[in-house]
Amino acid sequence: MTQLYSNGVALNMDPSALGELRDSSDISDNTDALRCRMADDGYIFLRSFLDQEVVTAAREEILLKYAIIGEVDTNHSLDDAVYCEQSALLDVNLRAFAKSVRDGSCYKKVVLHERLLGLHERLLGGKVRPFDFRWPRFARPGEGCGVHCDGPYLTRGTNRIFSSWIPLGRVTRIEGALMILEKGPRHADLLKRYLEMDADRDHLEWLGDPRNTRDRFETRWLTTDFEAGDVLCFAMNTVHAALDNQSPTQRCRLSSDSRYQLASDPLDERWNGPDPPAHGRDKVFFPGLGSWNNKDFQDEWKTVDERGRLVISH
Ligand SMILES: O=C(O)CCC(=O)C(=O)O
Repeated sequence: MTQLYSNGVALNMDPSALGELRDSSDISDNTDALRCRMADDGYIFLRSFLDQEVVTAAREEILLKYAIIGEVDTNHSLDDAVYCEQSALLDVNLRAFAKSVRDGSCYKKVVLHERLLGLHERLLGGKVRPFDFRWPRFARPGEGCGVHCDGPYLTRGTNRIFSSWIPLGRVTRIEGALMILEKGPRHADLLKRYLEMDADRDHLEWLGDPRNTRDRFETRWLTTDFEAGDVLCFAMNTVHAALDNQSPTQRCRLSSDSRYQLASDPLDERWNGPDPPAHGRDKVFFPGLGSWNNKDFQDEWKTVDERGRLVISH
């Protein structure tokens, strides 16, 4: 099997270190079983859970926007999502661009899909409120995402939140699939201090390098080859990262993360409201374009000027 990397680090490919996500499709109608699985594993993976056409329409909508700013090469079919290096990135209002992707009508049909809301409602046991902010991702060749839990980034209101990672089209493991660290006996102890932190207040960086993290936790990274329609739902204390995109055809990886909590629970003000402030008004969610350990969120959040133009920091 092809050597996999995450954050530029070669993973240990031995089956004792790298395994397959458990598919919970067979229990998708059984709420008690799903809740137990979430409590035990920290995630629920459901194949073909969403309508493929709804996901594919969101894919097309987002890729077209990336093509407009020159990040996707339209000499190939749009669906091939081939990366184009000569983009207009420096001339674009990234704040407006990111908002147009995040608020796209086809994309919203995925993150607000009634089956997805129903799943979170069953897991949480009440009426659900999706976060107003959403995280659509475009990962260029070579790009991935560092090791972290969502808790420190999202839980100022409540920690009863689930994240759903949704591939917007095929995302195989060599194209930058998400991976989850299997829960083991050391999980709670090793994460105790980390989960008490607040990413903004404590200037949090990634949890560690993927190889050392696995060694420390003494479990396995779990991943799979994802298809349009699959959903991977996980908890705030679930350790995860993305594999580096090694597509041989320069295919960019398109995926989404969205969050859901009980409507009756307090909200994290960073991610909710008509214009969520996120990590600051001068920062735009635009992952990639380098790797710096996520210092000041810069792996995922880019500083922009008052016209929304990218500020290059050296
Ligand atoms: O897709 C990625 O690269 C990272 C996703 C992630 O961190 C999340 O869903 O919380």
